[in-house]
Amino acid sequence: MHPAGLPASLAAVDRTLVMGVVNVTPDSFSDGGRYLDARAAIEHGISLHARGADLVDVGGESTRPGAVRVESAEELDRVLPVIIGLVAAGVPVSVDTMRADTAARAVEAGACIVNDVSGGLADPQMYRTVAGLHVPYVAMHWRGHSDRMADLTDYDDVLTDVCAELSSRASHAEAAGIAPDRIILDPGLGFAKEADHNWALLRGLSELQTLGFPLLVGASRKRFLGALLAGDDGVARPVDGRDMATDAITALAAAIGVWAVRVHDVNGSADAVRVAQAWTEGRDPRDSEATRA
Ligand code: PMM
Repeated sequence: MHPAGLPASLAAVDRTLVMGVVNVTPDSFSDGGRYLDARAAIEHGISLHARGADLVDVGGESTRPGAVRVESAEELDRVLPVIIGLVAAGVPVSVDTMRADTAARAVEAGACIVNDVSGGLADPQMYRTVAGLHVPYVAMHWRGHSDRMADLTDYDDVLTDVCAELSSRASHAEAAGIAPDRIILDPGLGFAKEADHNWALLRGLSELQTLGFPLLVGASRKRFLGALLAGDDGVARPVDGRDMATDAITALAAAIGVWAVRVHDVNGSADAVRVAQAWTEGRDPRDSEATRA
């Protein structure tokens, strides 16, 4: 179930991984502005790890709908000190970037996974660069930058189309030299998707799994959960009230064996993953044969 090239500590985990989020940005929808200071970001990442995140995803560019791009130098200034600090503290780190140069510098600083929300479409150098880095690569489903993704939501059938587009990304990545067993796919919930597109993709996760790659799912606190949980007045549930719905998605996704979930509040998801594991195995996974005998 794991991709090749993971650090041994992660490869040894036999359940869905929990990826905690640290956005070093002023404007991410959930935690924007809270961890712009490197020290605060590092402390937050360490705390996520202590509370159950198997790894921490560090990003320096907001992808919220409508967001404008940051310069490459600014992105590097934001993420590198945080990656260095987290790696020094023993926290496994992935870097959330669409830029090949940032990916390379982040891996040099100790990041062990490249998480590219553009699936290689934003930077023509990304695949070749990652091929030379020998780390796992997350290719997320993406159709265009945040300032125009709301206009890119036409699908004949969202599940069929996302499967085909992700499959094409994987083929291009392989053709550029990324080993197929290092590729992870992600349906890109909320990216060029309307609310029901996200639900259709979640219902169809098993079909996405038939593509043969580990899956990462990032539903945490997203707008479609706010809409689902809107009150009778139609007002969306605020971001800070969406964690239990996120945890429910984690449990359901873990029960069908997705590789990892990307979440802001790790406590609930860490519990949900353990519940899903016990549920699917029909026993407490920590009970060894000897204990039960
Ligand atoms: N979502 C966001 C950012 N990065 N990466 C992956 N692989 N999958 C996602 O769904 C994803 C991502 C946007 O959420 P945020 O602003 O809370 O980080």
